[in-house]
Amino acid sequence: MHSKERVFSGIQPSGTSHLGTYLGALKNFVALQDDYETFYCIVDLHALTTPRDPKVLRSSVREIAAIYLAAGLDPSRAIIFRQSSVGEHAELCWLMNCVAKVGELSRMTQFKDKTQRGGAEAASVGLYAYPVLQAADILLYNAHLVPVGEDQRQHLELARTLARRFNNLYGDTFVVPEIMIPKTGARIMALDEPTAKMSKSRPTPGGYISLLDEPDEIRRKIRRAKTDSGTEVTATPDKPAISNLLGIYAGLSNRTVPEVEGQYRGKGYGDFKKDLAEVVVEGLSPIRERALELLDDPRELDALLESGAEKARAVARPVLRDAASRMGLD
Ligand code: ATP
Ligand code: LTN
Repeated sequence: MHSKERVFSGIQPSGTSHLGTYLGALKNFVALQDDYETFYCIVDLHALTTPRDPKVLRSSVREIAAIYLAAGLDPSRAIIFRQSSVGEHAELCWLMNCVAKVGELSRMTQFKDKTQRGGAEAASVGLYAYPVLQAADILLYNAHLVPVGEDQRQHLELARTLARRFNNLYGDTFVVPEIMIPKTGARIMALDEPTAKMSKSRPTPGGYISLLDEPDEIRRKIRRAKTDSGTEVTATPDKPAISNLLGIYAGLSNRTVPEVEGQYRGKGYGDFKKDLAEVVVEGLSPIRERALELLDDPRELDALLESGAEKARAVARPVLRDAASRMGLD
């Protein structure tokens, strides 16, 4: 039998996931499970790179597990697990730390952004090495494809560079992974500030739609969302706010932005926003309701994660052994 190519991706258990995570990443995770052998990780080691309350971290892990399932991942097909349960991630990360260069990590824009306020000197070494751990995550499964949002492009380029460098130094070992970025929804912006990414590390309450927001909360946020000057519902560079809202509408209704523009030709922002609120409520309510049900049974979620980790270990172990042995560790 021809074996399926592999997909790997991950979401950090750091606060509740939002509409950007859904449209940029999670929606693709679900679509890919039919045709690929999929590995979807809850990257708790990555979440530790900025200080966390241990109790909150534990509950965030379950929350992401519930959201994965509620969004449509099927554990009989997709392997869902927690990164720290598979020790091979941290081990391969060390090996890749010895292949990555300080110069290339210093160029990572996410590190620069995240340390802008506190300064790089005060950042953890883990935050600096974050993209190396991400590369290890992907290479450990010889993943061909990595579905992510636009903000992860530079990290994926680094993963490709490290795979190629390792292969040149030690012989053909790793698959060089391809990035997969959706056509719509790759970079959802904050509703109150359309020049900033919708983000869970720096959320402003009105800018962010959580996957667990109540319908009325969603309606209120859309009603208050910033709009641009003018009246036409079009996605043009001078209309960053409306362009963002059109991207959300298109992503959640599985249509293209021009199709949605066509539907609102001759209509105003008010009509568009009213319908958009219902599109978002309809898209997210089933996820929210199912996730809350699943969260009522944390043991079941823990068991699911443990069974996923077992399957992940079986794939990761020989790949790590091979890489270590090629470096002379055996
Ligand atoms: P932070 O907000 O702290 O930077 P994050 O939300 O980007 O974190 P994750 O939750 O781990 O971090 O991201 C999970 C996935 O969601 C990644 O593939 C990321 O590219 C994607 N993603 C996150 N925010 C957006 C967004 N605003 N638009 C599109 N995709 C996004
Ligand atoms: N850095 C990613 C999360 C992440 C990831 C990965 C994504 C960690 N490891 C491997 C894809 C593949 C982020 O979105 N913040």
